[in-house]
Order: sequence, then structure tokens, then C-alpha cells
Amino acid sequence: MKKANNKTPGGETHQTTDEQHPVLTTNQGIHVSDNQNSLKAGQRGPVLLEDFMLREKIFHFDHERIPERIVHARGSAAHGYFELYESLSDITKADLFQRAGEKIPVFTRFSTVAGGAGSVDTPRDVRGFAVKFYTKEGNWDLVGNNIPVFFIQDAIKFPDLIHAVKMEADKGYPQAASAHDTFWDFISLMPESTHMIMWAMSDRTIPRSLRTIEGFGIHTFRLVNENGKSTFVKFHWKPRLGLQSTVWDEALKLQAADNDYHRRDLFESIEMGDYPEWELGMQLFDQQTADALPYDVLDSTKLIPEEVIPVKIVGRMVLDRNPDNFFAETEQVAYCPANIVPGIDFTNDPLLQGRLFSYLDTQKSRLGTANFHQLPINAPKCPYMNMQRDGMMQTNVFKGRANYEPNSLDMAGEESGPRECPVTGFTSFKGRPEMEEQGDRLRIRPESFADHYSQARLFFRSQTENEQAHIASALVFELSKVVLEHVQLRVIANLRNVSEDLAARVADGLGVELPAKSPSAAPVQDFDASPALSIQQNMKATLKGRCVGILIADGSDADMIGKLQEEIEKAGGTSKLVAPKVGGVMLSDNTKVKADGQLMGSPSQIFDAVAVILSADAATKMLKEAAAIQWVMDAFGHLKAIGYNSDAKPLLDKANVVEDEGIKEISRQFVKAASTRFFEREPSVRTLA
Ligand code: HDD
Repeated sequence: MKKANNKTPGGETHQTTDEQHPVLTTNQGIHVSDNQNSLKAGQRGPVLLEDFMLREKIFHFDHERIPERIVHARGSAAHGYFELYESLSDITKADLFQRAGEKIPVFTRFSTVAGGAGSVDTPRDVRGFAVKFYTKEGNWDLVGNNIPVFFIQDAIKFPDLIHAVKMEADKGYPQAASAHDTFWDFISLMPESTHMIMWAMSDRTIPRSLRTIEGFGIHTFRLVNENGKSTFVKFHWKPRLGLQSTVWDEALKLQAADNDYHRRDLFESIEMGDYPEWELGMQLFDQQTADALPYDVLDSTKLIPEEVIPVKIVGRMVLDRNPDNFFAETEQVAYCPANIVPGIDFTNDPLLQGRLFSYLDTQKSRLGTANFHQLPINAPKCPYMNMQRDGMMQTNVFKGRANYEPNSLDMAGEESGPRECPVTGFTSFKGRPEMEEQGDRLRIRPESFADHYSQARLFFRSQTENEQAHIASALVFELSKVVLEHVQLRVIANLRNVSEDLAARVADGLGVELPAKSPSAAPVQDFDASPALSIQQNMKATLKGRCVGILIADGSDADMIGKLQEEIEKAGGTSKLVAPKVGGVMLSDNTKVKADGQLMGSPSQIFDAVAVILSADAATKMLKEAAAIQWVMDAFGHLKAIGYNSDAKPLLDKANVVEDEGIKEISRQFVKAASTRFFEREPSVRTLA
């Protein structure tokens, strides 16, 4: 038993009956005599109302759930640290960016957006990427996504966007899916969402692992140095393992195979000491550069290609500790883009400005009290004190009379409490040129936000041919679930502004006539392609973070299995043995080996590559085992490497596996192949739009 379990949250050790077992008590500290039976009148009589132990236990249980987040309800998180590579004191006075090599604690939560807390990990959805930096000057929250742009330009549209994507108001479904009428109806009427739609329909929204996604702060922020000079910044997180995604059929099957696929992967990799890591990058630029760009840096539906302003890598984040308690930490953590430290500041991005209100507000409704900042996961790790008092669930016991400021109680020999400090205190950046343009009060979108298609086109043109086909196919899939034909047509009409080719492919995939092109508010421009926007051009051929499933049965070659596992480990990967019975198999050398997973419960979509090592007898039996045939067939269809011994070959034949670069006899070449995917195989296994 963990020692910590012997303690109350307050840290007092309960009186123990012996070394191991502390006494169970009620919440009032009364020792519990019997935790198995309620108090009854007589042997079979009614339960008595006076049973305070029963009532307290059930009362607490009844209130164990809190309202889930209205968006990003399903998430997983981990503790870790941020380490700075070089001092950035010339561009920011933020304490966390001053001293190279210094590490500060972080808590990072990843999430899907649309689904409820109990939904699956692998729907097609944007992933939240929220980092709380516990700096010495207070908490800084960088609350981003795995996509560098957003659906809308103005926060006033956020409730509409979320209402449209969540379960339909009357039906209560679909859960965690954008493939339905209301989402696409809204999108089709909001051309500004087109750029983000390109990303959402790309493989970015079906990641292989949370460890292989990028993160983005999205908005343009400011860094401010000691002299008050401001530099614009866009924040990027780059995964050490490179980008990796699944293919759509695989993502669909993962939803059946393992609802917790990403959560488990994150947890297990940290448990194994294989710590997820990202580098923090910054795109830094001044006002003059911003003014010269052909899009507005205050518009969150636009990005700045890395090829235009490079990403300067400034540090790394390592996640090295799983939460001790999911509810206390992952569920109760409260991020807020308004949590900012001296040296970092906002811009007039209208989406950001709306967010600055929403998060604090939602925490009150979700966590039930204005004192949510006192929860250990939310509390700053630096001293904090002010004159805010009382409120529901106040856990501090403040001493003395001074609960207002200014006061002069120190003159009476009493504690007078904290005072403001103009030197170290947060001062807002003053010289926002956007402010100078301030004139009449207007409910408008600036002209500079009007180009909704050029960057959508840029994104599409920056993808490989295979990635473009995935986007077209994703659009066909999603729109095929849309019952309202006028909505399908309006989406395609908008797409014609992005790419005529894409629009024609989607129309063809749906079997509808190509509609007239929708008008564009601004001329569509052709920007230079940005290879940094493609996943396939940024994947790393590495076994690190990848897992190979090895299918074995009685009589499998022990030596071959051992050597393969060794090679995989040497290359930085992991392997799992899959067998018809989880208890294990008797290998060729008469040793019994336990399986990590049973065949039916461990379909090949949970692995990055597969190997089949079977005796001739076992291979013959497997020819009548649908799960085994499907295992190989899916690995082939999901473009994975397949290794095999010659006796297992009939199983590959039965699964219609055709030799290519990814199909290898068990060897070092197979291990090498296992570190990548074979996208060139795709046209032979499915028809893409
Ligand atoms: Fe948001 C949660 C990211 C726009 C209102 N948002 C939330 C989370 C992430 C983001 C990652 C989950 C944090 C966690 O793990 O607890 N949101 C974004 C990004 C946006 C964005 C990257 C655009 C650039 N959000 C946005 C707008 C509004 C909100 C425009 C409202 C006007 N977001 C919320 C919220 C949530 C939230 C309702 C729900 C739970 C929470 O805040 O704590 O306030």
C-alpha cells in the first residue's frame, strides 16, 4: 500500500490498529465499525434513518460528479517541467524565459473538443493542448489546440459553433462527431471556417498518439521586455517523436478496440519512463513585419507559414509524472488564457478577447466556487496573497483584521497585509497601435479579416497527394452523413474557392452535381506552399514511441520471437505478444510464454506494425480464424509494415496481402520498415476521393 493512502488529505495520519491498516472513519473522524452492512432493526428489518454512516457515504457518493466542461470535456493530463534552452531576456522580462537550463513545473492537459467526458479518444476532432506553467511570478496558461487556426474570428460566434457541433438539440446525438447536419449547416454559412475545416478534415484530427501532435497558441500574443519593447509572438509545440496520424478506417476501428487509446498511451509511456516531450517554438516579429503580411495577425483563422517567419526553438517540455488522482488533478484543473505573467501580453484579437472572459466564468459554474484557485492543481507555486475573502469552500483561515487595502493597521502594531507593487506588478503594454485606430463603437469585422479562402487553399496545396486524397475523402464521409442536400451543396460551393479539383472530387464522391461557386468576399490569392503544414513530410522514421504487435501461437519459433523483440527494443520501440489465449502459448523450445493480449481483444489497429510468427500447424488453424485474418488484413489496409516467417505466409495470402516495401520476412529490414507507414500502398487497398 502506498504510504500516502494512510493519510487524510489534511496530512494527519489516522490512528492505526496495526502498522498496515489505518482505521476507516467518517468525514467527522468517527471510527467506522462495519463498512459492509447498514444498520437495521432486527435481522431482516428496515434500515434505520439514524444510520449516519450509511447516509454520509451515500450523500457523498451522490455528489461525486461535477458538471463536465462544455467543451474539451474528455481529457488526459500529466505533470512535467519546462526547461529553457537560452535566455530570452532581450525580448521578454517573463521570469520563466530568463535563465537557460532552469526548469519550472507544468501540468498539461490534452482533450478532444466535442465529445462528453465519457466519449472515446479517437473521433475525428481537434485536440486541446493546454499547459499550465507554475512560474515564480505566478501561473501562465497557454491554452491551445493541435491546429494553428480556429473556426471563427470573433468570440461572439463560439456558442453557435459549439451548439452546432455538439449532439443535435432534439436528438441528443451524434456524440463526439462533426458528421451531421447542424455542424455542416453552420460551417457552410460561415466561410471564415473554411481554413480550419481543411485542417479538421486532414489527418491532424486523427492523431496516432497525443505524443505525436503539435500544439499551437493560435492567437498572436506579445512578449514585452524590461524596456517596455513589444515583440509579437506565435507559440508552437513540436513533438520530439515527429507527427504521426492514423488512417480513417483505423481511427474508426480504434473506437471499437480501445475507447481510451490515447489516454492509455500517454499514461503507459510515462509509467515506462518513455517521457513524452515537445519543444517550445516561437515565431517572433515586429509591427512592421505584421503590417507587411497579406493577412491580419489579429485574425485567428490565419497562420504565418514557418517558411515566412521561422520558428525559433526556445525550450522543451517533458511530461514525466502521471497524476495521482484523475479527478483532483485532471478534472479539476482550470486553465484560463487570462492567466498571464509580466513579460507576456495580449493583442486585440477579438477571439482572444472573448476567451479572456469565458474561462474564469466557466470555472465558477464547473467547480462551484470562486475559490477554485485554492485547489492544489490550480494554486500558484509562488506565494500569493490579497484581500479577497470568504466565498463558498473557502479553505484558507485568514488571520487578523486587515481584509481591505490600503490600511494602516501596522501603525497599531498589527499585520497590515500585502500592498501593490508598481515595480514587479503586471502592467499592461501601452503602445497598441490597434488602439490608436479606435474611433466609433462598431459591431463589424475589419476588412483585413475578409479573405476566407487563400489560406485554406495554401493548406490544401501544401499537402502530399495522398494527404489531399484523405481530405477529399474525409469531406465525402462527413457530408455523406448530412441529410440536407442544400447544406452539402453550399459546402462544395465554398470549396470551389479553395480548389476546383477538391470541390469536384467531393461532389463526385457524394454523387451530386457541382454547384455554382459561392462568392468570395476577397480575391483568392496563391501563396507559396508550406511543407511544414504537411504531416507526411514531417514524420520521423523511428521506432521510438511505436509498438509492434507479434501474433504467436503454440509452436511459434522461440528464438525468432526473442531476437525480434530484442531488435525492436534496440531500435527504441516496444513489442507486445498477441495469442489466441491470454494465458500464453507453448513455444518451439517447450517454454511457455504469457501473452500481453488476446487476439480478439488486441486487434492490429492498436499497433504501429505487426509480425506473425507461426508454426505451419498453427498457421493452418489460423486460416479458419476470422480474427487472425482480419488482424493481418487491417494491418495491410492501415498501411503498416508486416513481418512474417515463411510458415505464416498462408495467413498473409488469405488476408490478401500483396508484397510491397512494407512486407518483409522477419529480419532487421522488417524492424526498419516498422518505423514508418506505406502511404504508396493506399490506392491498392481503398478508393479515395
Ligand atoms: Fe476554449 C476550454 C482551447 C476558443 C471557451 N478551450 C478549452 C480547452 C482548450 C481550449 C484546450 C480545455 C482546457 C482544459 O484542458 O481544461 N478554445 C481553445 C482554443 C481556442 C478556444 C485554442 C481558440 C483559439 N474557447 C474559445 C472561445 C471560447 C472558449 C472563443 C468562448 C468564447 N474553452 C472555453 C470554455 C472552456 C474552454 C467554455 C470549457 C472548459 C473550460 O473552458 O475550462 O471556457
